[in-house]
Amino acid sequence: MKIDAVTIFPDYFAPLQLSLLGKASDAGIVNFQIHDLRSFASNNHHAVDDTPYGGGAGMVMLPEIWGLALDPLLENDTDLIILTPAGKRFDQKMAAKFSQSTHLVFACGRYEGIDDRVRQHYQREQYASRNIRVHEVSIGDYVLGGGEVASLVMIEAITRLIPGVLGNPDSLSEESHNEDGYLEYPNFTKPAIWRDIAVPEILLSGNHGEIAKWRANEAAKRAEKNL
Ligand code: 6GU
Repeated sequence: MKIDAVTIFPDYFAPLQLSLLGKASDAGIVNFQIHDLRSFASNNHHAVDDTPYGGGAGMVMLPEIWGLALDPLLENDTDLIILTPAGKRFDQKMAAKFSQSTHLVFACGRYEGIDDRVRQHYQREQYASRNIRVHEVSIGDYVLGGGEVASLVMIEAITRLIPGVLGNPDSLSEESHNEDGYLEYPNFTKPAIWRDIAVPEILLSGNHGEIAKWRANEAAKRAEKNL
């Protein structure tokens, strides 16, 4: 999978070199490329934004610069993801869908956003016919300063679903039972007693049927608490 991100803060993406993502990148399973939006700004002060038409607070990112940055990245069969708090809520189902994609492009706007004509333009038939799909995505009901951290969250959730990225693929099949929002059961390891707190007896019993039932019940209790 190829992943491009366009941002005015390329340094935000340094964590991509760490842990599982770094290994996946070294192994050539995912290919990250980060692009500095400002390098496409040819105006006097390398400005990337301007005041909104109609007035109001904040600045809006210039469509011209986004067009220059995105045009060369949008090859056939690409998912263009525009990060905005007004977008569709990212969840495990969306992560699973994007993990099947061959090319993701993350457009990281500051929170006041990118001129809406950028979305409108890339949603035109000329792009749709080349299998370029545009998605406006949010990671939750709160406002971040920009789309960079949201992109990292999405990249981590998506890439760990690609075969070969996760060390132990069994963790994926166990999770998939939980895709509809079922939270996992509590886990324990050695020692059997820690600071006077004992591991639940059933887990030491070796009775796999009863253990599975207990875990399903605990997961259900957790899910209920979080409603
Ligand atoms: Cl994608 N962007 C911003 N700026 N804030 C957010 C978000 C995205 N998702 C949740 N909050």
